Amino acid sequence: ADTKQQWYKDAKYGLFIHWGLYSILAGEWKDPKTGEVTKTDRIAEWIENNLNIDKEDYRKLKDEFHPDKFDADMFVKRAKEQWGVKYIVLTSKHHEGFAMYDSKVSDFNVVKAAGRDILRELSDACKKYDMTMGIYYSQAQDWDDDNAYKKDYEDKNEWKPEFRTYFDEKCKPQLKELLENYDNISLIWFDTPMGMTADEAQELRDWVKGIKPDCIISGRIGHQKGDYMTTGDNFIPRLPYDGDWEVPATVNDTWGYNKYDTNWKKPDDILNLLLKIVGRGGNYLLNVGPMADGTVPEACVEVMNEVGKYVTENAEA
Ligand code: JFZ
Repeated sequence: ADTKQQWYKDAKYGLFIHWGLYSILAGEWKDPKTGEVTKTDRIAEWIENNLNIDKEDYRKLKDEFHPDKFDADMFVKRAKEQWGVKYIVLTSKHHEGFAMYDSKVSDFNVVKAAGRDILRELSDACKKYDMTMGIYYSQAQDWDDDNAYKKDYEDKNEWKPEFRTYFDEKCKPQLKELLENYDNISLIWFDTPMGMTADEAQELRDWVKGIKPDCIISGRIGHQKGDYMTTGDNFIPRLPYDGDWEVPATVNDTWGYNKYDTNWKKPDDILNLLLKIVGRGGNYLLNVGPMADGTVPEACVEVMNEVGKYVTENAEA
């Protein structure tokens, strides 16, 4: 697959941001009925699924989302000048179903929750610093919508007839408002297609391209309908691949913030991966998982700064 877009081919290094209600939980859940506290042993943004949290209990988290220390201007400035990334991809809606932007389609959104439109803030800052912006959007799984794909791994390949309702009433309308209301979205990072059919993937692709023809679509739309190949997380293909490709990667072992995961990679290990990927013609999309208040854990910042020193010294401006 070929994005046919120079910005993507030149970019090489991007910043992924996994941020949502799961960031509040930071890897552990206190059951409101029993008071029992449980840690998740999986990636932290999967906690609702992993610990089988009641949907209504999970929804209440929205009242606890206080991004008080999030400063989009500072965030993007640092990403550009200190970390040396060329594009930023924010989770506009992860599997939990919570929109990190002003959505009229669903009340389960950050404006209703915290009175701030996080995507708007980031989008404006990206414009100011001439940073390319993309969004992650979970197209098949939406744990807040019973018509979307079920949260159980076992069901992932089963075709779901009710999916059509979610697809027409939430997924497509949300993508439309995202693309129409935030005019600098250059890439949509679809993920985990589950049981979506090839026709549905094609329909989704056509929907996006019909609104914004040059918006790049990630490989995880499924059925080879993406504009580039997305590898497995943290996985580097061995052979040179004819076409555009990207490796999504973590600095520790989770995407969403987990206070117990301190397994930070060494800056040298990250640079090693970056050089390998770039040398083989791919892009490296490295993730940070901010805490609920909007700040990136200090240990992660230190790694990003070290890597950034090398990148900014050696890359073209
Ligand atoms: C997915 C998500 O479920 C996860 O929460 C995170 O957003 C990550 C970037 O993407 O997880 C996957 C999807 C595909 C693979 C691995 C993890 N894969 O193909 O190896």
